[in-house]
Amino acid sequence: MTNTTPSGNNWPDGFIWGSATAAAQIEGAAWTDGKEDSVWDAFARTPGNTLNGDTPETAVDHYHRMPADVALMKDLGLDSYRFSTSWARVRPGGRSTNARGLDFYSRLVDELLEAGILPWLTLYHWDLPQELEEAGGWANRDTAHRFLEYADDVYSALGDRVQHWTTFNEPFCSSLLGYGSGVHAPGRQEPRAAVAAVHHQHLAHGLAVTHLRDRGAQQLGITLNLSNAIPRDASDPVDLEAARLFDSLQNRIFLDPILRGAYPEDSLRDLEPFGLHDVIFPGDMEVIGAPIDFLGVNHYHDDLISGHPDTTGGDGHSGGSGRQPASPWIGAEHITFPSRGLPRTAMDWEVNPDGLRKLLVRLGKEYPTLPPLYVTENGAAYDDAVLADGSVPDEERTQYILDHIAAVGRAVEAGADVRGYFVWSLLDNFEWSWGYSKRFGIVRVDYDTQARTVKDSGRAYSRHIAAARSGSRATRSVAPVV
Ligand code: PNW
Repeated sequence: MTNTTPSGNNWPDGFIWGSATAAAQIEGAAWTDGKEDSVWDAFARTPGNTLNGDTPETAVDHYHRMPADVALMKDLGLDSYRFSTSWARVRPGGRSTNARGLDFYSRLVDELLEAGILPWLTLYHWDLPQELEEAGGWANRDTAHRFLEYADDVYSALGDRVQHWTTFNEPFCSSLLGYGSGVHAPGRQEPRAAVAAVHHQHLAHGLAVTHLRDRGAQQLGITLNLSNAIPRDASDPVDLEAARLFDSLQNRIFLDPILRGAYPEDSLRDLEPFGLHDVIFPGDMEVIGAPIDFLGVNHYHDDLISGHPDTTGGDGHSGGSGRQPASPWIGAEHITFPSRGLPRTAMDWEVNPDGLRKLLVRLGKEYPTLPPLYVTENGAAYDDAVLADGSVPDEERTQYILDHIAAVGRAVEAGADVRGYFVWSLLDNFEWSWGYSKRFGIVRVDYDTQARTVKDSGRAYSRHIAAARSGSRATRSVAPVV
C-alpha cells in the first residue's frame, strides 16, 4: 500500500504526528500544590479582560485527569504530545523551586513514555509568574535571567527523559499582544514596553538555548506564529509598504534574530522611536543567534494587507473579549486586513490552506541556515453541534485539518524540510481572552462534567495517522513524488 496525502505525497520516514496544548489552557489547579498566580490568572480575574469573565482557574482539570488524557492520546495513536510547563507552578512567584509542581510534569512525562508518546516540551506558553510581572515583567531585562533559573529547574527534573525542548511559544503574542495591544495578559498598552518585551524574550531564549546545550540537550528550538503578508494590490506602493511593515513586525523581527543573529535593518529603523536600540546590549545578538535544532511554526491563517482604510469588514483581527484593543503593530497602526471573502472559522479567521504551503516553502528559500521545521500548531475553532448520542460531527474542522495536512504534504514535495505536524488542540480549552467560548479541540470537553468525547475530527486525524504511518513504512525507500 502506498501512503498518499490528497496531493499524492509520501510522508518522510519518522514524520511526527501529534497534538498540542498549553498549561494555562488545560491544567486548572491554579493554586494547587504550591502553584501561585500567573499573569493569566491575575489578568482573567480583572473584570472586562476575558469574555464572560472566564478564568483558567479550573480549565479542563487536566492536572487531576492527566493519566486519562494520556490514555486518550494513546487511543488516538499520537506519536507526540506538545505541552507546556507552567513557570508559576515550577517556581511560584519566580522565587524558588517547587518540587511538587515539578513532580506533576515528571509524572506526565513518565505516563507519556509508558504510552509510547514522545514528549515535546515548551517552557514558556505565556504564563509568567504574576510576581515577576509586578517587578516589570518582560519589559524588565532581569526577567530573562529569571527565565534561565526556571529553564534550569525544568531541565534538572526532566532532561533525562525529554529530548525536544522549545523555549518560547509565539513570542509575538506574549510581547506585542500582552504589552502592546493589551488583549493578552498582562494587558498593558505600552509600545515601548512591548518592544522591550520582544527583545527580552529573544534574550531569554538565547540564554536558555546556550545553557541547556551546555547541559546536554540535543534538540532545542523555538515556536513562532508566522503569517504570509500578502499585499492587497502588489502594484500599489501604499499596500506594499503596509505589507512590509506587517512582515517586519509579525515575522522577521522574530525570525532574523534567531536565525541570523540580527534584527532586520528596516525593523531597526521602524522601531528606533520605540526604544529598540536602547534595550540591545553588546553581545546580546550573539546569544540570541545561538544555533537551534528545529523551528516550530504555528499557522492558522494568512493575511491580506492594505495601507488603505478597510471597506470590506476586515478578516477577524478584533483580538478577543470586549476589551478595546490597541494595535499590536507598533508604529503601523494604520494597516488593515481586508477580507478576501473566503470561508471563516469561529475566530473569524479566513481559511486558506495553501497559505501554509507557501509559508513553509518561503522559509527555506529566505533563511539559508533554516533548521528542520515542525508545524507545532494548526487547527480551527468552530461552534460544534453535539448530537443526542453524544457524538460531535465537526465536518468543517475535519476538512480544515485534512486540507492543511495536504498543504504540508505539498510543501514537503516542493522541498521544504518539514518533519512533523501537531493539531491545535487535543482538548477544548481556555482560549485566552475568548475564554471557553471558542472550541479548538479534536476532543470535546463538557465544561459542566469535564467529560471528554472524541469528535469526528479526532477520529479522522487518528485514521490519517494510521494510514500515513503504514504508508511511510511501506515506502521507506521511495522518494517523495514531485
Ligand atoms: C495560538 N492571532 O495563539 C496559541 O499558541 C494557542 O495557545 C491558542 O490557543 C491558539 O493559537 C488559537 O488561538 C494565537 O491573533 C493567538 O492571529 C492569536 C493569534 C494567533 C494565534
